[in-house]
Amino acid sequence: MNHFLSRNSVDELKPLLEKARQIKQNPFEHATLGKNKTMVLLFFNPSLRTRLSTQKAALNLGMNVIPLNVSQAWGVEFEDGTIMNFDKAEHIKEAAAVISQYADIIGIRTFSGLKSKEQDYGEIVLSQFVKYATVPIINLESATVHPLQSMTDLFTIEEYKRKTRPKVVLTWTPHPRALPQAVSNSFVEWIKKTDYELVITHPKGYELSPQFSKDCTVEYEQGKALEEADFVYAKNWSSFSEYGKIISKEENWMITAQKMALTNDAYFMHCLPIRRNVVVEDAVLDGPNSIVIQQAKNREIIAQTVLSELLKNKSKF
Ligand code: SN0
Repeated sequence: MNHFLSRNSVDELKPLLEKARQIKQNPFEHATLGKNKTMVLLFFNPSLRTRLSTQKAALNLGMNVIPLNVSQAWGVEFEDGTIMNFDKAEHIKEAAAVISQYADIIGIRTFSGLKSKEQDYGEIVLSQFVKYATVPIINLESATVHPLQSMTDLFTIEEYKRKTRPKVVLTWTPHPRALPQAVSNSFVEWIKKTDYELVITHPKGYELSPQFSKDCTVEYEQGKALEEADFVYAKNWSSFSEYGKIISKEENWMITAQKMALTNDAYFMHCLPIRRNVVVEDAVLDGPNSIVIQQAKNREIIAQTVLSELLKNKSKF
């Protein structure tokens, strides 16, 4: 593993999940693996879990961490060949090269702008960092995917599953704001490579990009999709076809205790942050089958797993 950008960065997942299990049992076993190594975390957008869990994971390995909210630095130009006479003071070519002088690993959070499908799905920010940095890059949620979250989700399902081939339902939920498709794209990308039964459910018009949902089962009736589910993964996302728009509010798509009763006593999952009584009713989120906090705990474990791999492979750079 040279960078951790998406599911494609991982060849063999099984050994990594096994490694994660060991890390969970003994988080300080490799407390000096990252000695004298520094990770710079760049935040173009807000973060709570990603920031803290990644930093904690690095500390468990003995690394130093420097987080930076990019809004406090110079505006960065990402396009090559532009005349920089507008608002951006610094080109990614210098910025990425300079950060690489201080960092052994760079983590980047950069949400979709939800204005231009081409720009977002072209992953310009992430790909320009990969092009111009000289150290490994970790994706801390980019325009189209959130691999640390999805690998965590998979690890959490592995921990909680009660049968070898659980039914996992990704359900769209209502939300007052237009949100990225990244978490859902990424969840699908990771889960469809397992042997679980995956069903995606959403109102018409909220189809995910075929780049991710190709070959997946889509059920437009939420109640039908939830039947016999072992895991319910709730998430809102804005429309892909009418790019970045809320095309319908569908408030009756909120996850309620009544809907959870259709399932096979399913666990409730969400990446957080979550809007109470909009995305999910309190009774479900506070109920015994909600594993959202356990998921958040596992973010640390997976970040540590990924960091360990990158540190191990460091000689390649
Ligand atoms: C982000 C998203 O991609 O949906 C990050 C999730 C890890 N979520 C939000 O932006 C939620 C913001 C809100 O207002 O509820």
